Amino acid sequence: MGGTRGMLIVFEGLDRSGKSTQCEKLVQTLRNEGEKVEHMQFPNRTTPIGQMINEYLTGESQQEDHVIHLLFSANRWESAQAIENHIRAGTTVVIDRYSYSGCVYSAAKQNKAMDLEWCRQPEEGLPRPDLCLFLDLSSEEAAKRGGFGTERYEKQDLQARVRELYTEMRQHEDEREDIVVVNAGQSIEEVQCEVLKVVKEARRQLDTQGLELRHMR
Ligand code: ADP
Ligand code: 2DT
Ligand code: MG
Repeated sequence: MGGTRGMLIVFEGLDRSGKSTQCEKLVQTLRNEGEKVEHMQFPNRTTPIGQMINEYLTGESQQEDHVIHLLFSANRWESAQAIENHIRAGTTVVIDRYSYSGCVYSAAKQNKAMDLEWCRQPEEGLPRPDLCLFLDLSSEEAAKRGGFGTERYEKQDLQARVRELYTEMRQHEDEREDIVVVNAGQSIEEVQCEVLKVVKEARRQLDTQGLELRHMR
């Protein structure tokens, strides 16, 4: 894959939809093809803000809903410049969860005016993915891949609302353009093959249209 700048590729989906598996495989495949690739994930639990998020997710600490929402967003903002620098330097950045998780998990709490629109505001201005691969799997199918863990959001009713909100989010003008739905119920190899096809097509479009990196709006 040629081109002057790297791509920003994001994986989204419910817990256990296969994001981490497919991220890893895509990064390996692109690297084997000689491409420079940076692999990231959000939350990035290694920073001071990320450590606060980790304590919240594991139940060691409590946070007010708006506060934790803004911390998740701040956790992306602290990497925003690094992401842009990689992309400008020709490195493709593959990320496990991004702003879409940020919006749907917070909105799923149904805390008064904290709807998708409210949740999306702090994301405006972040690097906009060239492609978001949404690994689509029902919460029932996801549950068959192993019992729920102990982290805060790993509950059936919340997961079901999260899936509905992902669908609602795809109605937004930019998200409709950026998100490609992949059937995550296929074998790991089949999903991998479909993902690669979609990535190659997005790369081809980017090369022909010569698009600059855009920002969330
Ligand atoms: P996520 O990062 O979305 O939570 P993982 O990639 O960690 O999901 O996968 C969750 C579990 O499901 C792992 O045990 C993984 O090996 C398994 N898995 C991943 N993809 C598939 C697939 N296509 N079919 C069956 N099992 C899968
Ligand atoms: P994993 O580390 O297993 O992916 O779980 N989340 C994530 C949010 O609520 N807001 C966000 O902005 C992001 C990136 C989804 C992380 C958990 O944190 C949730 C599941
Ligand atoms: Mg994962």
